[in-house]
Amino acid sequence: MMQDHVFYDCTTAPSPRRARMFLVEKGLTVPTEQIDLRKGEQLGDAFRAINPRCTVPALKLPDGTVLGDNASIARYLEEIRPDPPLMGRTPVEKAIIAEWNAIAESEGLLAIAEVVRNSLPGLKGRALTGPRSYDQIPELAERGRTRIEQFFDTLDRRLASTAYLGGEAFSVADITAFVAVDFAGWVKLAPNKNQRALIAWRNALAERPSARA
Ligand SMILES: N[C@@H](CCC(=O)N[C@@H](CS)C(=O)NCC(=O)O)C(=O)O
Repeated sequence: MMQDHVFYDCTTAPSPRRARMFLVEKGLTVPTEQIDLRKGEQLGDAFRAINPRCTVPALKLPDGTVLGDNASIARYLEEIRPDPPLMGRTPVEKAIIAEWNAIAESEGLLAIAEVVRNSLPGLKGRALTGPRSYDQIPELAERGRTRIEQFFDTLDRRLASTAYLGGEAFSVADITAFVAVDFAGWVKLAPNKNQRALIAWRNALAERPSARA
């Protein structure tokens, strides 16, 4: 239990889920505060003072430092709790895992966010996260759908030759891609039945206790 830390979460949102899964895989528990994104609590003065970028997850450290992104949170947790390693052991493993995590984020999560944020009526005027307001661009939602199909294909090809995205060991890259595949369900997109390697990997990950986080 990391009593002297505070984790800022929103149970329904995909980004904090990545950090929650990482914590479970490390066997760590942290006192948690829920930020209600539907009510706009992330934009209020209280949370803005914690994370001026107005997003969750965030992690407050004992010295008051706030980590405001999955990248920094994962890096920190890996340093303070190296086992089990989720970001690789050898230089090559670390590099490949970083590459696949970046792919899952930029080609997966961001493509899905492009669809969700530019099409859901509840996100009108909120097409990007953060303190400023941005209008939706319907063409971006269309483009995002094509990108998600391409992302599923990229995952399926990779997983046809390796057990996990980073190689033979489960890693943070799997967490990011797994969260992305579930997030695609928000806009009714899922792997097709011919993407067998992707489906088998997804089903295996769903059995891990962290999948319920
Ligand atoms: N790069 C950030 C992205 C975090 C992010 O986009 N979080 C969303 C929830 S999934 C959020 O806080 N949204 C606030 C909003 O919609 O205003 C990370 O992964 O840590």
